[in-house]
Amino acid sequence: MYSIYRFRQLGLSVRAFEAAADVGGTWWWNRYPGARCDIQSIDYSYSFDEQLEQEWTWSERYATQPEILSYANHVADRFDLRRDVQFETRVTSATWSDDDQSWTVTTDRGQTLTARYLVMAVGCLSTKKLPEIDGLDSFVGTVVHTGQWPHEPVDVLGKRVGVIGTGSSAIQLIPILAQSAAHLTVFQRTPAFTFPAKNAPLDDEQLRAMKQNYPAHRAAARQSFGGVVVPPATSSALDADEAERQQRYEQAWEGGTLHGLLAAYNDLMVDERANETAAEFVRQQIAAIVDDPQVAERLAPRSYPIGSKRACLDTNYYATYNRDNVTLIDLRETPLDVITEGGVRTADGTVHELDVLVLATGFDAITGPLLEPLITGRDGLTLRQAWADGPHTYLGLTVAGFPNMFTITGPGSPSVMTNMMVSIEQHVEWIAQCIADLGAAEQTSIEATVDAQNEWSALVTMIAEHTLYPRANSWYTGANVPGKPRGFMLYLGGVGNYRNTCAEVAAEGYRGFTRR
Ligand code: NA7
Repeated sequence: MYSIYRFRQLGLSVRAFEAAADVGGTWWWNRYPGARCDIQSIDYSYSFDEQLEQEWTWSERYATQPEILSYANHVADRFDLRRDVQFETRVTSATWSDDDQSWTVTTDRGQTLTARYLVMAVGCLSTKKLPEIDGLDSFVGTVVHTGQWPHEPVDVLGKRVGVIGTGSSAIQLIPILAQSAAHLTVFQRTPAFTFPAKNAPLDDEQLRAMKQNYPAHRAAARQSFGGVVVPPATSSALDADEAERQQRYEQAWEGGTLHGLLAAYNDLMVDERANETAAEFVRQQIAAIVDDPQVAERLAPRSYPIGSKRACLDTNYYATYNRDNVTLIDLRETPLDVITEGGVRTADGTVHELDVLVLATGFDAITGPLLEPLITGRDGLTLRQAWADGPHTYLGLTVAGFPNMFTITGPGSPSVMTNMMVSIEQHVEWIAQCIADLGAAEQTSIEATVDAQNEWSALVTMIAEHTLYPRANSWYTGANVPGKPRGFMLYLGGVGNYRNTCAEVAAEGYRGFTRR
């Protein structure tokens, strides 16, 4: 949406294609009960228009999916964005022509269009992943994936409901489902670390202070590590004594943010022993909340460093397992076997009878949506070929061999490691400036050099290897999709450094690019 707004300002003609029936992206699709942002409302909003910022009022510290969708609609209405969007349309292919210096795009509606620039704003978590298990089609009850939740309510009242997966989506959904299901069975393969959100309504005084302080707050966020302002930790967890650590972790736990605990000390994401102190703190909280020690132990993550798989924020997640109508099945003890007509069978032969089966099994993240359409660059090279061993990009914005194609929050950029609103705005602004600069220089194409791309990819990998992030089988590394190339896909140098690097590249006449 911001691309449309910004490109229009440059006097460009813009055509956007959107698979959904309306605006909102991830917030249009992920409408399961309990869906909510885990970045605070103050941060998870556009900063490009001061009036927009001042006129919109968030009602809660963490906004719900319906409220964020209302906001997206408000932005679309306010800037009259829909007239440049064709909804319910998927791009099926995009092919570069060197002769014409343009892209030819086809859609599933049988259209063919040409464009000088192709901006892939396809999202990072928009290609759903199903569980690798036979029999899904034979299930006679209702099956829903959290990422394609129906627009009409899914009736769970008095029903036997199963949830496969315990990532962010499941963790938000489970406490709500448990309130109305007759019985809820949760199939867990890897337990997640989740922190209490401490969500609350925003009062007038907080809203007034928020709005007054927006310019300074946004400026700080743009130069921060993750796109949210977190006071930098200056000491090591290993230098603190047990009591001091406990106190600091408790404070972070009570603070109710995604980043607080992981930023309590400066070595939690780089030193395994330091990390373990925070992980153990969370395991203790689980043991204190969950009544049954066996269930608490099953919920306690032990197989990866805390934070290296995306942490979650929840409301009453662990306490939900104290309810009589909730059962946790540990798939490490009894793996999924098959889905039958009546439910889910696990390896011990038990059939868990279900009326509704929820697949909270995540996404083919980051590269999945970019590889869905057949993108063919210069000399017939397809993006699928270019990325056969994993994604390679320059700055996470461009790909060698694919002139005039830009990716918004693509692999090799800070992307999902950050507050997406900050990263999206920075990408749109950089791309708009780049297109304007090409126009001013009467040039028609820009393409990353292979050398620049290789250097950037090496930097992304090198930074990741200094951290604990690659240690987990996470969707950050492609490990959640069988057969997907493995490698940490994101730039971990922080949004501030990243923004400055992108600006320097442009200021130095687009260092690392060939322009024609
Ligand atoms: P996630 O975080 O990818 O979670 C998916 C969950 O589904 C995770 O617990 C997986 O276990 C589980 N899963 C996936 N496939 C299977 C199979 N075959 N069997 C059992 N369990 C399975 O997706 P979410 O939608 O929750 O969250 C995505 C992001 O959206 C989130 O991080 C926020 O950024 C917002 P695994 O861990 O792979 O063992």
